[in-house]
Amino acid sequence: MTEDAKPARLLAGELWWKAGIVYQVYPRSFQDTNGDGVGDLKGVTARLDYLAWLGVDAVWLSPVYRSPMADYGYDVSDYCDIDPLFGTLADFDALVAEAHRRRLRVIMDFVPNHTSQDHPWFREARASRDNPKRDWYIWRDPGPDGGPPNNWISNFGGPAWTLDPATGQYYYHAFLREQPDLNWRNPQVRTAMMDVLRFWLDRGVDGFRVDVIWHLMKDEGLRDNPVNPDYVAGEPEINSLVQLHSADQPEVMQVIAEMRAVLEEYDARVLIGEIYLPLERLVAYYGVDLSGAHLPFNFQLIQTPWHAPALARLIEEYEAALPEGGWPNWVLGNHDQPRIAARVGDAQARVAAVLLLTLRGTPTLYYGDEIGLGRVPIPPERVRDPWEHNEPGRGRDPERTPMQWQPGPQAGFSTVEPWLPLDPQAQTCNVEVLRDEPGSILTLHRRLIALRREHAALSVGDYRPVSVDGDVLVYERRHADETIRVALNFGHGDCKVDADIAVAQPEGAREGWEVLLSSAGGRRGERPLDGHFALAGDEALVLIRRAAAAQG
Ligand code: TEU
Ligand code: CA
Repeated sequence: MTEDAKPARLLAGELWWKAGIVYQVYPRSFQDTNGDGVGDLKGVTARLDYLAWLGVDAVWLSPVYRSPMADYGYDVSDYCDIDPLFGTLADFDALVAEAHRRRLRVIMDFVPNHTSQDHPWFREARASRDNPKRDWYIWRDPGPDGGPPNNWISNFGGPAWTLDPATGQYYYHAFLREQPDLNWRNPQVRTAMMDVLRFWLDRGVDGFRVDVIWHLMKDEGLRDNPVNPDYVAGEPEINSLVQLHSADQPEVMQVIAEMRAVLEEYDARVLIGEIYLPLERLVAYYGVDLSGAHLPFNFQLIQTPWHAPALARLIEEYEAALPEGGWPNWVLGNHDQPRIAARVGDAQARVAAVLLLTLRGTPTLYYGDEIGLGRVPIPPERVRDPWEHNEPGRGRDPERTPMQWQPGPQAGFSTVEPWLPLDPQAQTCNVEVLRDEPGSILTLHRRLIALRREHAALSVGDYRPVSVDGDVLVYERRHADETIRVALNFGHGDCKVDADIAVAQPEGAREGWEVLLSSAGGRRGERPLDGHFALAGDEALVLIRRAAAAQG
């Protein structure tokens, strides 16, 4: 793959994260290099040529800090070290250096809401009520009945409070009991965590994706959350209460502005926030005068029904909700969500790729989606995610399985049985097989990425809705005198797209649309027939407006 590797652009200033594409790596599942069945940092480094070949601009690594792995790394016991499972700090430095050599940026996951219960801070905090670190976490006396101090529920089901019998108080944990929440109202916590950011920024990381950033501040009085009248049985238990007081408090904006200020001490670093909130609250995380997250992660594509009208409305509402100067972003999948191919099917996954990579805003691509990984079946004895044990059916293992690189044993991921099973179709669904197939979903991704790089209209251009007609959504992207039109068929039936040019044309000038890319492969250079383009079921077209003279 090396001979083919094209270095990604190294864009000046903030343009790298605006025009660029982020690729999420779940390090446990990318590449194992030491035969323990778990991916590691050397493995990520070994696969950087692939990422450069694919054409992405930045790699976001899910947590690689020291951790007892109760929540697979989202329970950190040392923010300034690498877990031995993943390697060493030297391996990390090598990864950053090798990435930068290929003009790839490295974004770290930052997990500030909670630590592991094994973090020395928590060990100290729980040692006694008057320990200086006690207030670094959220401790309360039992309620009047001896039970938890309030009605808050853990995101993984069950109570969000655990009693520490030795000191007779409960501590709060929004996730597992092994993940006690830090008290961000304590200035010492803030200082310590800001220093963690500097530790990694000094090592050259290009930014952070901040875990559950909207959770950092909780209601000062820890009031009960109201019951959710719309709760439907079968949903995760957390949804039975409205998270009115346990998250999304106004004071969190100050914390985020502080993080942002730390990044501003450095050059062109990016702050991404993980936020699961409705649109109108999500956009608040850009902060007053854009002092917040550069990119509050937009998960709306994951949460919106896969139909043209719903998606059209979503795009319109999101564009309208953005604050002046706020840069949009789009996410189709991550390590917490069913894979896009599992959700919409293999055929629509290709349309989804066109959507993700032609919308206005920074796209985040989840590893494996580019080869069309779907829902990998996990036999009961191989379940790893603790959420599956608490609330069966909610587990996130099916979207965390190993990357598939080549035919043969363990699909090139490892030399031993991996920590999670491989897709049964790994022999055909892998990078080596798909990269040379002109019609493969991998080829489609690579072409789309190249197209986005080639055409400023796609990477930084304006967005304009054109039409929603039945299953077909059409929009336009424009930059300078370049106009690109995208037509996506979210249905399975054949149809036609109108190829009229609805723009004023100078006298005598003739212009027309021409196909740049079809999600089905081929068709490049095709012109409309009788004023229309045929659009097959599950097909998406990217068209460019060309002057008649240039049409040959
Ligand atoms: O996820 C936060 C989170 O809220 C998710 O659990 C979300 O609620 C769920 O996927 C349903 O939409 C982050 C991490 O991404 C996740 O892996 C961690 O388990 C969690 O925080 C705790 O750190
Ligand atoms: Ca390993």
